[in-house]
Amino acid sequence: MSKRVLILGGDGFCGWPTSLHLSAQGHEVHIVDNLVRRRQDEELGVQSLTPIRPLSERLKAWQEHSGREIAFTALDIAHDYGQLRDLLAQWRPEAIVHFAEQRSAPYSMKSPRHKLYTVDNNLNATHNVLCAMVEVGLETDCHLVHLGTMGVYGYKTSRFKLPEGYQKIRLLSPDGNDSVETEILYPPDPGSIYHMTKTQDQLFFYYYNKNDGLRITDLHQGIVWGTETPETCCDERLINRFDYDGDFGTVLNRFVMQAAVGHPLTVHGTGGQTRAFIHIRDTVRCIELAIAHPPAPGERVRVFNQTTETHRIRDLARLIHELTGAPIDFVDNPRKEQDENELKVENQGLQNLGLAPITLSAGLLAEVSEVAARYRHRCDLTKIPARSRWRPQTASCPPERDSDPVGASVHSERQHD
Ligand code: NAD
Ligand code: USQ
Repeated sequence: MSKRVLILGGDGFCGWPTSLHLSAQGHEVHIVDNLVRRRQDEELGVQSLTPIRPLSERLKAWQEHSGREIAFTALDIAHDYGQLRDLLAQWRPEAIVHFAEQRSAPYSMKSPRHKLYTVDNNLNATHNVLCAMVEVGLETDCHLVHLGTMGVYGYKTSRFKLPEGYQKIRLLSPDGNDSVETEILYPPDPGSIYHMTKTQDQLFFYYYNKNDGLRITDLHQGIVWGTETPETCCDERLINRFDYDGDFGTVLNRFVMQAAVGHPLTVHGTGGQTRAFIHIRDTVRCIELAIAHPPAPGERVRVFNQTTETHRIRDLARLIHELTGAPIDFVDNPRKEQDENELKVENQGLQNLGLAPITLSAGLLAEVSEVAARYRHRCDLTKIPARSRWRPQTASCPPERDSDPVGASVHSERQHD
């Protein structure tokens, strides 16, 4: 059934292919974005490996290609509350997909000001959406689908599978003679300031669902890999972004592009970290499924683990090495994280709704590699190393950069208008 879908952060890596996919499925799509991600590239002196076009050109190309229109409103959802509320009141979306947060863990750890920016942007963005939904009376007519992260659970080895959001526990009375069974949100264990904002988002959802009856799905997504979807590859003007730099590039896409440009594969530490992954084509499909199956009015926040497989980082490096011959470089880990962990994840929820998972294959890796090779001339090799460090910077290892994050400067300029 066709719905009015508002996509917050629809110009980004996940948001753009999702907007096109939902539009192709017949939904009426409206993108909201303040384009801060493009300005962050300028701040970092880097550009997407793929030549992404200005959003206006992307939207025109989509209209020419599909005959379908996607509307766009430029606004900062973390700071332009009134405009956001008025847009919701006028357009009355039936679903809101919320991608609009600062999503890089290394960027969130670059400097104190990057920490402040990430907390300010992400928490205000999420809270503004929830508050505005209540103010304009969208408690039951609208469904909020949020992109969360597997990182909210942390990466400690456990004997058990990570559940989908909630953990059954038994509370013991102080004397130990009585007990009661209940379910709580799985204890959060964030590994960066960015991941911490996602654990706080969960509490906002819990509260607004309990108090106001908002209908919410929180998708705990793993690391997204791949770059193109059927809709983004039908015209070069629709191409998706491909982040490869040390802040925004994620591990599997980085390894594939490093092999394509002749750079050693940058494994952090021992590479014993095990993480959850999902292909971008499954990301867009999961969001389609979540929109088609909203929680019932009165149901608690629904949580799905949006991930299809887990891999150890050094195994991924070995696989790319075997496929391409690229050498592996075990570099000092700039992050504070466990060297080795096991990871088992419950992920049946979305499969029960119809997801047929795409898993890692040489064919799909070759597709990413082909995109990376086509645009290798756009790569700046100096931007590949990850320089943002988790531990306090010292005189012998000073902060890499201590200027304002670009989103924060825009915000403070606006405050002085
Ligand atoms: P992205 O940075 O490419 O896209 C985010 C978009 O939101 C950008 O276009 C940005 O301009 C916009 N935005 C940010 N703050 C905004 C604000 N205050 N107002 C309006 N627009 C704003 O990120 P992505 O990779 O597409 O990730 C989208 C979401 O998915 C994020 O919330 C992220 O935490 C989550 N996620 C991503 C991955 C991944 O591997 N990329 C994995 C798990 C979860
Ligand atoms: N890593 C390397 N080499 C690299 C880059 C990363 O070994 O060149 C390691 C990191 O140290 C880490 C792991 O690979 O152990 C994953 O790092 P990443 O940058 O690929 O992913 P992460 O920082 O966890 O963040 C990404 C997205 C974020 C999302 C998260 C999902 O940027 O938005 O929330 O994946 S999850 O990992 O499940 O929390």
